[in-house]
Parts: sequence; structure tokens; C-alpha cells
Amino acid sequence: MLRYICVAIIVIVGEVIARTTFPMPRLAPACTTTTVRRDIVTLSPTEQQRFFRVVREMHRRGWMDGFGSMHDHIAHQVHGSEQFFAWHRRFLRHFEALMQEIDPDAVLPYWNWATYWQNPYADPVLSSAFFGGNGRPTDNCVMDGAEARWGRNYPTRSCLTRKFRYGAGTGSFWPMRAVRDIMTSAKTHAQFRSRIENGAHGIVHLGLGGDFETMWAPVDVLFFLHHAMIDKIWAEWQSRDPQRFERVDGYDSARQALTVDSAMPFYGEDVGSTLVTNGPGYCYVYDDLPMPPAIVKKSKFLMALTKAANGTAPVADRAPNQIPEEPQLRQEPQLSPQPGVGLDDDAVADTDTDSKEAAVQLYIKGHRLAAIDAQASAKARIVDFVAPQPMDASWLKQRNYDVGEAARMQKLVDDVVDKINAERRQGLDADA
Ligand SMILES: [Cu+2]
Repeated sequence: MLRYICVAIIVIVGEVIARTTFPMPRLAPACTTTTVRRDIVTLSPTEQQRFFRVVREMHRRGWMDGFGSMHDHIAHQVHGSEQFFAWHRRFLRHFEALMQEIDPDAVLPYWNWATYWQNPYADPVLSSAFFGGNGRPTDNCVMDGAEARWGRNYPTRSCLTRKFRYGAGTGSFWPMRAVRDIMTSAKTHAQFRSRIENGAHGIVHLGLGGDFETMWAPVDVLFFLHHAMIDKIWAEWQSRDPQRFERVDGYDSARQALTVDSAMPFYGEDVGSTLVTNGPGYCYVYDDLPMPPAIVKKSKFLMALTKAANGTAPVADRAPNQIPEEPQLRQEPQLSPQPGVGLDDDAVADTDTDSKEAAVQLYIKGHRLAAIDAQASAKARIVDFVAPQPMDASWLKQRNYDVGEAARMQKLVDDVVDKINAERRQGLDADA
């Protein structure tokens, strides 16, 4: 008898600990406010400090381990299938809701890795002012930035690690122009998901390495900012056709057709509930995207949620008027052409010269390092931008990526970077 009581107590205590270490806030049936997710580098210093204070507290409470573990356990269901966008939108909202338990005004920012796609070493987000950069050479532990010397308990006890793909550097990411090419060419949800997941999304995971290239990557808060960028890219593609707020297509990991009624792994809610970011439960928009339409009728889950709350038919909240109706696309900053294929000496100063040199060699290997003939331009010698390196087939297979799609995306981004380089050369000639 005593034994049963003890077992019961252990089960209850375990359950309580599980819940308190990793809470699951319910989705709100209506939006009291609509928040604006912004590029993290545009936050004021005070807002940045506040953001990092919140995530440090989340880490202290062990919640990052919870996110890493959850993501790892259902990884095969939410990658390589049409659950990818919807499920990660829900996962990000879960993270943001936990941020708001610590600071009710907290909002998840995004990391626009396309800004420094050619030169991620110079990206302030990877500097000690934000998330820190590469792990140290001995054990890959992240030693600078907001997550300096962080530990993790999943899957094992360790420091938080990053191991840049080329030793000192991550290699190039995708330019926004190549991402927008896909927004234009992909007509179905399945096409769009496959092209983004196997291209622009994967290269960032691979480039940062360490924990970031594993399925427990959410132990690193930067994962959520990378995926907010992916979520924003989905939202922009949706904004180009109103139907994309109402329907999905393709298949889940069990090869069942994916519809708005399909249940999301772990959360159980339907996929339709994720399709409008400013609808019930989500209540956010992105800073430079148009306002999504107020449609929630495709989600039985949201219908039930809002009906239970107030007995009325749900209508997505309209966000405040100051949010732009039209996209205000930011200009990509012009990176000054410099020799050395964009490897920033300051950014890699901590790393020993040998591995830096090796990284440079690796980085340029297999690429046309087409320095412009000095005679072609009296003004300057420029070095072409370098496209992201192909993702290794073994890594792709191990992570269940689509190797064929990754190869097609490689071709696409190569072509776009070629175009960018040709235009830069023309511009230079025109200036000369
Ligand atoms: Cu993921």
C-alpha cells in the first residue's frame, strides 16, 4: 500500500516539476493587442537589454532545455513535410508566450540573416553585443554575447556550442533576392515549403554548426530568431495571394494529405489555426509586411476557442493603424567590396591564424574567385560575392533533408549570385 502511495506521489511530483519547468500557456481566444515582430538590430538599446534579460531568465528556469527536447522528439514529423511552417509558427508562439510570462510586453524579434548574407562574420547579431559568435576552438563553447558560458541539460549536460562550418566563418547565407525568386516561382504550399526548408533555412543551421545544426537546436535562443525570419518569409509569400491564408496542400510525414484540419504534433491544434498571424492565439504581425486579412473560419480549433470564450463567431483582430498596409521593403545594405572573400579580420581575431587561413582556403575552394581585371575598371578591383557552398550530402541525408531539392536550390542561389555579381561589375564599369 505504502509502495503505491509512494509511486503515486512520485508521479504527481514529476508531473508538477515537468509543468513548472516547461509550462504550456493556452492560446488566447482573442487578441487584446497585436504585437509587431521587429528585426532585432532595430530594437533600441533598452529594448535589447530587456529582451536579453527575459531570455536569460527563461534559460535559468530550464525552459530552453524543454524546447530543445520537444523539437528533437518530434523532429521527423515537422521537417521534410508540410507541417514545417505551421508547426514552427506554433512553436515560436509557444516560446513568445513564455517570454510574456516573464515580461508581459515582450515580443520575439527576428534575425534577418539576409542583411549580411555575404559576410555573416560582420553581422552584429553574431557579435558579442547580441548572440555572440563561434564557440571557442577547444570545446566549441559559446563564450561571448548574451548566451556566454550558457549550459544546457539536453540531450546531455554540456555548454551551449557553436562550431562554424569553416572554422572561423559560417560561409555565405542566402541573399533576399534569391528568397524572393522562390516566393515568385513557388505556387503551392508544398513547393514553397520544400524550397525554403532545403535552401535558405538549412544553410543557416549548417553554417552556425554545433548545437545549431542538430535537432535540439532550440536550446540556443538564436534558433527562435532564425525561425522567426523563416516564419516572416512564409508570411510574405502568403501575403501575395489571399488563398494562402485559407488553405494548405502537400503531405505530412505519414504521407497523409495535409489540410487545415490536420492536427499539429504535440500541440494537437489544427494547421488552419496558424494561417493568420494576427488572428486569435497568435496576435502578431511583422514590421515590414502588409496586414494579413481577418480570416479564421478555416480553423475548427479557433472557432471552438473563441466560441467558448464569448459565444460569438471569431474575427481576427485588426491591428493598430500605424502598421503599414503595404510592404516597405528595406534596401539591402551595399556591402563594400573587399578582398579576402568577406572574411572580417576583426570578427575572427580570436581564432588562431592557422584555422583562419584554413577557413579562407575552404571557403574559396571550388569557387570562381573572379577578381575583375584591373583593365576592365580603372577605379577598383573587386572580388565577386560568393554563393553559399553546397550543403554536404551526408549532412543533408542525416538530417532528413531532400537532397535533390537542395541541389536545385543550390543552382538557383548560384544563378542569383552570378546575376548580382554581373550587376556589380556593370555598376563599377559605369562609375569608372
Ligand atoms: Cu525545426
